[in-house]
Amino acid sequence: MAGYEFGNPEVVEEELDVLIIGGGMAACGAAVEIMRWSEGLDLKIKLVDKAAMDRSGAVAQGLSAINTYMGDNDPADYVRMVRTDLMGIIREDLVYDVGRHVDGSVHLFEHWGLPIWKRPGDEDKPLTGGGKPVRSGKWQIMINGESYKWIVAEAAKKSLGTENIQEHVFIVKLVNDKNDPSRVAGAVGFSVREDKVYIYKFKCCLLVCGGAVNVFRPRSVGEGQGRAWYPVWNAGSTYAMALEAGAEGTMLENRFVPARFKDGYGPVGAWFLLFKAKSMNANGEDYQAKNAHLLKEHNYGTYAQGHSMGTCLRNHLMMEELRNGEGPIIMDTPSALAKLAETMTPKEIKHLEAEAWEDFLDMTIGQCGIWAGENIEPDKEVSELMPTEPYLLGSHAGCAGLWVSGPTDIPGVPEDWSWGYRGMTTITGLFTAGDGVGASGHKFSSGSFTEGRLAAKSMVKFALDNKDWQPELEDSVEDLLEEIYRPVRNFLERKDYTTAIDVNPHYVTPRMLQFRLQKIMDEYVAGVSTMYQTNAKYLEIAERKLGMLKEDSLKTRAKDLHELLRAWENYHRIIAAEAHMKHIQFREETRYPGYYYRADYRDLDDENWRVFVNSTYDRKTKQWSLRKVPYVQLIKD
Ligand code: SFD
Ligand code: AMP
Repeated sequence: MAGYEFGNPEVVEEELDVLIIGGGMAACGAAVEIMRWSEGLDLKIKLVDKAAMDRSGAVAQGLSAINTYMGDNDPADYVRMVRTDLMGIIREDLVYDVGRHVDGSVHLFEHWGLPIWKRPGDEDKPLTGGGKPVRSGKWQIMINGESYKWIVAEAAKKSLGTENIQEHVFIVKLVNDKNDPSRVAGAVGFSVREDKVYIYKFKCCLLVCGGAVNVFRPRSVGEGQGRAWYPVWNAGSTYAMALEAGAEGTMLENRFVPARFKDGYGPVGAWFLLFKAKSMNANGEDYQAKNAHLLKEHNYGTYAQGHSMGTCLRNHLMMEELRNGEGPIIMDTPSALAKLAETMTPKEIKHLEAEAWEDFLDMTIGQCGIWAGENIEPDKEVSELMPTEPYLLGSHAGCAGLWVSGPTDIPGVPEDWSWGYRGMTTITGLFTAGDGVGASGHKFSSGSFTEGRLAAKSMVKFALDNKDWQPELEDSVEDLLEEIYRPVRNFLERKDYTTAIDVNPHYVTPRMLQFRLQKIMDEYVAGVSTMYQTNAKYLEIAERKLGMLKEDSLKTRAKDLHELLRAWENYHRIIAAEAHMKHIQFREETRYPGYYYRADYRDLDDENWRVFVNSTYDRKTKQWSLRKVPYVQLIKD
């Protein structure tokens, strides 16, 4: 068809032992570790990423801190911190496992060349040689991390070999085994650069495509569209593909609403913890002190210990000001820098100012754009803070994800929390890590990489244990091809019906479909426009609208490969959104005030709801099943 030289994709089929889907922190951890365990075993291992690994995923722009490093801390204390932050419901076996292994990963990063800040006198000593890191908080260490992802990806590439890495391939779905629906046998995707569809068969795979961004209408619309805090290219693929394959999800009601520098989404951690900046309301009041009494209401303070409170509770105290017209919330950067400068030489002060900029230049460049564009010098002028739109993730201060098999050597772990292979979901052969693992937040970049390593070791064992098993896909190649290229066909077959390609009753553009999703989630599922509130009635409407949206998604058009990518990203977002909505509907309490409120169940209700909520989805009937799973405390208070 003239002008549209695509639509007849070449099909590339490949059979592997292990496929790693994603090229982010968890995937790189797996890529590095897997070669250590599979040496001499003649396993075929491949990694596939929708983007270029050097700059893919959440760490694309770099980071300024590694937020999980134990050092002299006890992993049991780490579990206590995560439990406090996530309001009392976490898989302590998984969190402890990350805590006891994470430092080895950070040591590898330093060994590969990542500059880690050291305390005066220790500048030339590596961490493994006794060098003391500069800590911004108890768990966080500062880095010069603009090239963090390059460094980690380089190690992953060297380990796997670039011939075993396929970039620019977007995986659309997992395919279950023909003879055993509780098992995965393959995955299918397409090249975002060429007219090619890839069909992989494997013994097992690691699904590590990050969290879900742009499910909710973002605060940045119109001229600001495209800006978000979490990486816009992570579209819920992990959750959607795993759930569709039948894997059990857990805590998918949880979300992360970070307080961020307004409009540029600059993270606040270094400002609060390292620079010791204070935030205040419009009247210059310390709203955390002013609103501390709120923690006594609705049992919200159950897990707050003195000044240490969950991230959602810090939001809750801030949101009270915004609800009462006491905003804007201000981050007092000038006072913080002036206080630090009191004991500094002019040269040190210049360095401090540079660090203030570098925090964002290394991690969230858009924030520097805002500062430069609005003539804000942080040492002279304050900045606004704002809670962002919600994101679904399992590695930062959130715990949405999948239910996975944990370690077996921690006393008191229920038997059914472990089924042989660490990191395997409830679907045989399907592993996950990082943002994919639910009920175990606060892993961050280092913990996600570590979970990838743990999963890699298990996958090698799985591949060996299943050496003679042959994968058979439940769908035919023709059917898969038909499904994946449906948006292209929608376009090519109907594009001449009108003279304006974006206006056509026979298809919907990915952009418009995304707007519809974001509007539903924003207005009915506790987005920013309702100040993060919802109730059963709103959720009932959301359920109906999401059902129709899912039907209409079959009409999405793709006029080029970029739109094909957008079409499938949106589909993944819709499934992730539906899971989130169903979980919020099921949990009849407000567990995470400051992340979202069930206005019809205002209380945190430990008696009935200190439990995991787990879900499964049947892609044939489109039905969800939800259940409560008892929480078990393994580490004493
Ligand atoms: O400041 C497909 N994070 C921070 N971690 C820290 O340790 N320190 C910080 O300072 C952190 N901060 C921070 C962080 C993230 C962001 C965006 C900012 C600031 C601005 C969190 C970590 O980055 C995060 O925990 C990990 O990266 C999570 O790792 P992982 O592997 O679960 O996700 P990923 O790295 O995003 O990788 C996802 C990969 O999947 C690919 N992909 N590939 C094929 N097919 C598909 N369908 C795919 N969909 C996605 C992606 O391309 C990518 O390779 S601060 O705020 O606290
Ligand atoms: P952020 O920049 O908000 O993503 O946070 C980075 C790290 O600092 C995370 O480990 C947060 O939990 C922690 N953090 C951020 N703000 C605060 C705060 N006000 N008090 C304590 N910890 C914080």
